[in-house]
Amino acid sequence: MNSTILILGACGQIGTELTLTLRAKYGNNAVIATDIREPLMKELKNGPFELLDASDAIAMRSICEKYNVHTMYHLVAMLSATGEKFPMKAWDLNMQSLLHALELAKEGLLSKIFWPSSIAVFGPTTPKRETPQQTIMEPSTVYGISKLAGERWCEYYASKYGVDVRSIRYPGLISWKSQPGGGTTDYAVEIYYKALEEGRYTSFLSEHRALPMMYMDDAIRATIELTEAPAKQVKIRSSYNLAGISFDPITIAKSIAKYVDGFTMDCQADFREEIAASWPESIDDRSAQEDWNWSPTFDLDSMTQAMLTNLKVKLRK
Ligand code: AKB
Repeated sequence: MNSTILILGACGQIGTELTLTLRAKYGNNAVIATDIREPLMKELKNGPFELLDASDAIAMRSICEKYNVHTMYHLVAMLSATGEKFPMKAWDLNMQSLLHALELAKEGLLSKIFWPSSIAVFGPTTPKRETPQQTIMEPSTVYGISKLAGERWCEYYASKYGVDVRSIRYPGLISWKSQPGGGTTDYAVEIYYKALEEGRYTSFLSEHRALPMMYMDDAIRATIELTEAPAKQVKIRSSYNLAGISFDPITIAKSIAKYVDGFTMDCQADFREEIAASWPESIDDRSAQEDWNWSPTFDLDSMTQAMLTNLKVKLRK
């Protein structure tokens, strides 16, 4: 690939790792990192970095023109837990930034957009286990409502205007390089930090509240594989179900206890329990497997080992 890639939300949990991976693959100057704040991680400044508020259509346009952008990874969103505290801000940010990007692609200023959806598009009336690609979708969070509306807009721009937009319904993502913020699945990252720092953790979800999750390496690989797949293989233009690992707090705690002597966990469920209770426990991703050959590589124990090994080094620094 010899044209420019733009990342919106490059300092976030997915953006950080995606920027580093794409720069390793295509060179630092081929990947323009943008965010509303300056990066804390100095490596993000090893290539071009621009401050950008993704809800500002004029600023987004001028960066696309300045760098002659081909592919945009749009990773800006307010997540589920923060979205419930600031419903209108979540709706405005999540929708406006997507619509600005879709409009730029419609005008021909961008050739391709990757935009993340989420398991939050499902709701309490959705079948909970092995949730199908096409099913009842009545989300009960602002974040979920905005992601479902976003999926409909993506499909609309693809079918009406031929916009090449691609999307994944991410499960909870677990990574050691960058932390999530404001999500319901964040406990599954916090638990590893606390295991190493304090030997114990209090979960904000109840012990048997299972959710679909995925290790970040798999999520980054899925994101790039879908974005770079030949267009004819991308048959779904709303968003693809994607499955990795499904577990509840007690099961991840047992996995950690295999490697951290004496680790214990207790649970004090808060408002995020209700959000989690409205989401699926596991996902059927046969469409992603069939259309673009998706297959995850990490199971719970291999993820636990990778998280603990890398975090031990990171926390020592
Ligand atoms: C959240 O918990 O809000 C996110 C998500 C599942 O999209 N991690």
